[in-house]
Amino acid sequence: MSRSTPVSEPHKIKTVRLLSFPTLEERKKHLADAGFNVFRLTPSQLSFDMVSGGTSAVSQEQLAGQLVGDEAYAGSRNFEKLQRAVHDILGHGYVCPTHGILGSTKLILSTMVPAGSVIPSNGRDRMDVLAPRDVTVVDVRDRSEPVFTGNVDLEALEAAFAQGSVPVVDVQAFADGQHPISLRNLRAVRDFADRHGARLVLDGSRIIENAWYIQRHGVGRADRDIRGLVREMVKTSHVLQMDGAQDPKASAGGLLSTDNPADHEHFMNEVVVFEGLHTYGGMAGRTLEVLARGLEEMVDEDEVDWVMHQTERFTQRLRDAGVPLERGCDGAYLRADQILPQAGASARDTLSAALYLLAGVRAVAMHRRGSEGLVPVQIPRLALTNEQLDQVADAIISLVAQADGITGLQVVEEGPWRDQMAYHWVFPDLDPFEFDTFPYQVHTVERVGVLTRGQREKAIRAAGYNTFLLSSADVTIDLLTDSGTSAMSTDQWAAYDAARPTSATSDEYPRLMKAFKEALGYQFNLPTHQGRAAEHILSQILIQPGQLVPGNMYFTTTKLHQELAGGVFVDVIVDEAHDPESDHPWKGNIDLAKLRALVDEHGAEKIAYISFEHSVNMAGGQPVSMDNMKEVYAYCAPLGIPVFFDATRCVENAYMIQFRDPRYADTPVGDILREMMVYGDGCTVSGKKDFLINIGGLLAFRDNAEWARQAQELLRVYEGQVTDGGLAVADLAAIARGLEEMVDDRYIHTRVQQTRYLGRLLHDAGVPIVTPVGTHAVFLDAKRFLPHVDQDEYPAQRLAAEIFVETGVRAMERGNVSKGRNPATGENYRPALELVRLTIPRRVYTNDHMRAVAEGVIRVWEKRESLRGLRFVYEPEKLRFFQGRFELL
Ligand code: P70
Repeated sequence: MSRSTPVSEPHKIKTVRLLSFPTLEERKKHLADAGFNVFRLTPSQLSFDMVSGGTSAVSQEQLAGQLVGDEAYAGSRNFEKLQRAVHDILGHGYVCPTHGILGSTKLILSTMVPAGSVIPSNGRDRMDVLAPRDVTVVDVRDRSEPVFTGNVDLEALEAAFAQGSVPVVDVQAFADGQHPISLRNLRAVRDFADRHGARLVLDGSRIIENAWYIQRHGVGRADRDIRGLVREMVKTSHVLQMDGAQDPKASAGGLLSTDNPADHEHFMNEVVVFEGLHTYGGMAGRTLEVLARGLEEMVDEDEVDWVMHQTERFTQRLRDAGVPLERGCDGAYLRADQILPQAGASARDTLSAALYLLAGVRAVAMHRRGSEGLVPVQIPRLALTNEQLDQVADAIISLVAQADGITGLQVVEEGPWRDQMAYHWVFPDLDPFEFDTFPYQVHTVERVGVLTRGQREKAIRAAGYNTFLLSSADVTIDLLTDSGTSAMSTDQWAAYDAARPTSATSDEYPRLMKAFKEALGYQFNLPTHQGRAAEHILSQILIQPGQLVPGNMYFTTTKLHQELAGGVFVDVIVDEAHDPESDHPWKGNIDLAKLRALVDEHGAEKIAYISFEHSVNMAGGQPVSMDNMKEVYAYCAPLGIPVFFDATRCVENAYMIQFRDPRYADTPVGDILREMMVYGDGCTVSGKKDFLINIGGLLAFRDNAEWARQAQELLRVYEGQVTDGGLAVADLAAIARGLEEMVDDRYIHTRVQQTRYLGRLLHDAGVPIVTPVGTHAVFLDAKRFLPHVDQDEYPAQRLAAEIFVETGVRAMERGNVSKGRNPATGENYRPALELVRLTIPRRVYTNDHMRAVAEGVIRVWEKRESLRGLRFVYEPEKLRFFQGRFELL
């Protein structure tokens, strides 16, 4: 079994939850309002919430399970599913659901533990809830064991049994989140319990972390899989109790399981008193379903490795910087007493308050006030990227460096539980920590396909060496396109779900019209089902047969619709755009001299309109400068030549203006975007890109009511109602929300910089790419990559196929195959740019994924000389790149 460190997440991001970034002033206010007790802060008041219970990202199957909850009072299908999962994964024959871990504990106490009993335990946290009841808890954790620090000291156990009547021995897997137990010790405790007529009750809320630890550190366990280890631990116990909000990644819920029918019968008799019925146990049906699916998924080896790798990496970064801490199975537990000795008894809460003040991060010690000075910084499972965790760690490191200037909180109100505490504080003068990372966390994930190299070779042959014809289930990292592949936010989903469908006018339509106007500034906005639909209508309205349509490089669908309307596309982009090695900053610009020459030669009336694309796709995602948009418009307007943007990637272009044009460095991207649109008469948009939606498009006119009227006529014929353009009402709602999210400065910065990051990794390794790196994709220069393959043997097509075989990464050809044949000569066009596009979907992949992609492409680069070209075996007439098939030469 391979036990290497995972290089990137074994999944992609399916949906995201947006994060908040309160300012220092806001943080001060929130903190004071919360009595300086960070427990009382709400997630919208902070950036990163470092607590692991109920905060996990879930799989799309778990999320879908929420809708499969049948919410029956008795005998629900979800319960039957839970029974099966418990049987299959945990190995116990009986399960009793509960509302949560406290419900499970309650049932154990009331069915197995008479008043006055002694309960030996390896967990301190357990005392919080056991101590107020009529039992004596004895700590039997073995303090001399260096590796399995959660092991039970059998002598101490013996002493506990001598102290009074012991009906159960309480053992936690990864006790207090810090102390793993070995299988051998667990077995010894079981034998001991059996000999003394006691039950071994295992709290398996963190059984996965414990099993992983055994796999890595247990003698002779490295070949055991997590699933087998989990089952063995469970079978060693008499009774298992579990918190559904931990390893099974549910939001709430819990369970008790056993093989003993008599114990189970007692649980069933009690559960109706305290929890609910034995078939739902105080959980909603949907929670049962999510819990059941979570149990099945939690033993996934790759996922466990990733989660544990994140924890180790995070902890190591802090350790390397000398931060006093102890190991946690889900993060780093900070030694507040050592970091803030001057704060005395309030060291823990002072550390929490200071970390929030410094960076908007919450790390909080919960439950009862105790003597140990630890503040857990727990990592929500699957929810954060390594980059985000690195920055959270850096915030902590920065705090520790400034610890001297922090005075302790002064108690104003107190109680035995931490949530009861309130304080007063003199704000320390801290140098605040600024995050520069993705402004969202993972909400749900989708497992990615992992094939062997041999399976991928078979798959690409079956797909005729065309990456469009691969099944996405076979793709590990899908960089085919950024079109319709974005991860929607939970806010978009909320709007989507709330939309009331109709085939007449919806509530969403006027809202969408308002959102379009605010985002782009245009008066007439027509929704279309996607970009090419808008291109079709615009071309039909504005082009008279024989007219010219100058543009900054063609796009396939745009040019096709211009030609179908009788127009002739003329490329007037700057020459640098055709040179993959030129480092011109605005390679998307229109060459005004070329445009002028064209107009001078043919006359303004021969020009249908200017087709002006932002962040020019076929040139490599190259931006247009604000000055160029101005100049072109200033030239065209007096001549009566309309200027139409293809604003598909307008936000990325706006960001590049903010990034590269010093005059706009402090202007919000949303404002830059509106200024850009002023220099045009309208636009077409494929909303599937920058608008952060999976389907949708736009045709807009600045103020020309006659064009808008004609377009609406065609819209009714070709698309749908003028109020939906053929889209579902729910999609209109998602677009409206996407229009707000797309101009978030933090978001668009991380989006474009992620693309540039991939480009840098490749460039630094000597791989030939189009420079400067564009906004949505990194383009490999296949002519320089495979100089020995003639362009009519389709080097870019071949390279894309090889990258898939080598890495499981899917890319797209953008060269000779895409450009097609000259109908007059039947010859391939052999365009100057022969490229492979690695396109980055929005909010879907992390920078670790980018590193994995770069490593794979570099491997192909190293063996480039062995690659031969391709020939067509099936060649469609129109847009042949979509369905064409090839064979190896
Ligand atoms: C891509 C996608 C679509 C697109 C575009 C620009 C600048 C219009 C459209 C069409 C999808 C695609 C389309 C054709 C060939 C390959 C890939 N580009 N303008 O991956 O919009 O797809 O919504 O009809 O980039 O680049 P739509």
